[in-house]
Amino acid sequence: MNLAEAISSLEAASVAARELLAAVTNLAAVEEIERDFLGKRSVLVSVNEAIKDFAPEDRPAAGKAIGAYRSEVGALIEAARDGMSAGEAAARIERERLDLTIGGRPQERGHLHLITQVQRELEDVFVGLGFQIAEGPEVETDWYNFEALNFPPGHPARAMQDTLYVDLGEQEQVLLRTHTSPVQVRVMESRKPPIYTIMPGRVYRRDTLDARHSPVFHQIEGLVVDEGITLGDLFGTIDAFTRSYFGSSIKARFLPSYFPFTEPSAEFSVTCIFCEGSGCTVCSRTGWIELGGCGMVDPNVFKSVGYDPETVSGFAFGFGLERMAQIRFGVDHVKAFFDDDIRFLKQF
Ligand code: 2NM
Repeated sequence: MNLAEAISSLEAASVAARELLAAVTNLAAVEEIERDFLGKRSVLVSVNEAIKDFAPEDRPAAGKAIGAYRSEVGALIEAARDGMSAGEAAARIERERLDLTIGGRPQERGHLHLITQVQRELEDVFVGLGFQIAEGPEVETDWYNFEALNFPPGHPARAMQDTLYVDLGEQEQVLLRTHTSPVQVRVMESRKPPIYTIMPGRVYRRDTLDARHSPVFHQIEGLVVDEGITLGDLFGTIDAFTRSYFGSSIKARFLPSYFPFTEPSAEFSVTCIFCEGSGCTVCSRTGWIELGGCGMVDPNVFKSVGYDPETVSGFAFGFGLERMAQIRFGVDHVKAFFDDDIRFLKQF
């Protein structure tokens, strides 16, 4: 073999490799071409071995031709290998695809519990009036549930709230909150007025289950603290939210009452939505349905959270969500909300 023959056999091999690689369909074929054109028995090795017999002045040109062949054919093989492995991976994914369709049995869709729906709807009403929403722990301390709210130890007001205590060694210090008011204390402790916030949540009392009472139920309480807040603001807010929830023909009325954390205090009722005020069995012929309580925040509550009762005033209110839902949807027993009977729940 001389230089001219070496160059032409490298060129011929390069052309042949290019043609074969253009037609390959799998990785094994690419590897076979690599063996044939760059391997131990390829033209590359035979030309390399022949070089030592060439005239010395021809050797550099032969070396250059070998280098060019190796890089050209090497690049073609690499490109073909990349193409094949991407294609083969895609083919394998396709081949191994699992059909996970569950055929035949349509699944029934669930929905939110009626109490959650009522809570969300009322939250929307209050957010529309400019209130924020706050939440807090259900396991509370005596301070947050009673003391800071003007229920001192031994105060007869504590007897109004039959409390479930958690036994952690210390007597009557840790309890299940009997109302969501402790969240209001936490909000006042952590922020300065103005405060326009509602606190929805689950509360606990040592009550025996009957048509209207359950040892666990849900409440929404509201708190407003700002400069110059009056009883008129409280009445207007209750009026706005009850009309917005029950309809614009519904009126609210207030009767004097007592709560330890408010002075003055009131109970509020709405026009009976069943008889529209004319009197029926639902409203015991009074034309009114009692909904909740409210009042102007007692100065002692402001003192316990470090607010100055001379510069700020405020009001608070509270009502039960189960009662709200019972009235609006005509549910006669509160037990229905906690029984998880799908035949009841799916009606709403
Ligand atoms: C009610 C009725 C009346 C009330 C008062 C307070 C606070 F924190 F401001 F003192 N929170 N909640 C309140 C007042 C709650 O629920 C029937």
